[in-house]
Amino acid sequence: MTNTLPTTLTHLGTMPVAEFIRDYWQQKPLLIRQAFPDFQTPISAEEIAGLALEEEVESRLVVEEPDPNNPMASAWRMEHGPLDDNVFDGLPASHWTLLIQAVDQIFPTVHKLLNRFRFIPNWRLDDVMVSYAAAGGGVGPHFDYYDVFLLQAEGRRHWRLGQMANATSPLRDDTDMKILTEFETSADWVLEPGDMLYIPPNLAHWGVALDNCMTFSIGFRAPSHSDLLLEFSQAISEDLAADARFTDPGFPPQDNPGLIHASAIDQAAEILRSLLDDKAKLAEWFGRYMTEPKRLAPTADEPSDGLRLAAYSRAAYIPTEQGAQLFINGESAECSLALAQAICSYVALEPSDYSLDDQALLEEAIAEGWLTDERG
Ligand SMILES: [Mn+2]
Repeated sequence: MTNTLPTTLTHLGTMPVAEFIRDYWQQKPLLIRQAFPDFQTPISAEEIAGLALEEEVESRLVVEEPDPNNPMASAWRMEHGPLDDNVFDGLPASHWTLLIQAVDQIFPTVHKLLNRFRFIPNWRLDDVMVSYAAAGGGVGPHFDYYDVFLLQAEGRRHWRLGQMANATSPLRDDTDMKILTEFETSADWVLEPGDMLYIPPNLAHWGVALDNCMTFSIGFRAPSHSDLLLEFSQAISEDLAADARFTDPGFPPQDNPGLIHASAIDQAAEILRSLLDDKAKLAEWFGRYMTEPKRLAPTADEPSDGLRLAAYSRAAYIPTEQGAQLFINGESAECSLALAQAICSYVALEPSDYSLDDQALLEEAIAEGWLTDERG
């Protein structure tokens, strides 16, 4: 079982992982020249273009009409996939970009790249988005609510970092692309193949292709407080009995029938607090929620190196007294700690990783397609 991660990873340069997490993660940007030395893109521009035609792939085409007098005043057009197969014939020579989500879940060679980011929890990783751009192409000055590593895969891209932005930052009102109306350049770099830029949430950034260029965005998921509250309360409310009700024995006498006494608010708060404070239910729900997959189907051409977690699967675990509570693709099950750890590390399972008690779970996981079983 390869569960121990090295403390220094090549793609962080000479920086120890602990230092990156302490000083940069969620805080400030980091440029790592030749994070992936001699990097060669594992997928071609043609393969990316082909994905944009497929119905089950999430893709977008962005075309920019630049304003020669003002780089902030371009006109923007966005089209969601699947695209028509003749769409590429009608494209201008420059200023367009194609964005494909979750390419790691389609191409095992791209999924392999994620193994270099396992120092960040699996359940925080979202997907690898690939953008392919003609010279001048980009998605304009914007910010995201999540961390991203931008790995330059082919060609060169000019990146500008801007200011910290938030939900109140003014956006262009003539497009739904969430483009900032203001951008104060705080740093700018040209990235070449193998270079990588880490950008924390909320930091404005603006990437422009200098030539035909491919960039991999390793993105993370960060659920909004609104989603956490809505989704968890939805999940627990399903288990609540209809006779669990607001009660008010001995309520304080009041002169006006319209008065809502402070004690009633206190009681409502107490009911909600006690429901939300159920740590066991929260843990169970959180594991399922954070492992819900983006795509629902396994890929066809997974490498056959044994029984292991399928590339599209998401897995996480919580240690328990008996072993572990394992979450795969939004489902949860009990198993041994060794099995949970082996599955979550995406490596081929060794017989020593599971016990007799784990057999039923393994068989179910194979039947569901969560694990690939293509041994020899
Ligand atoms: Mn971005």
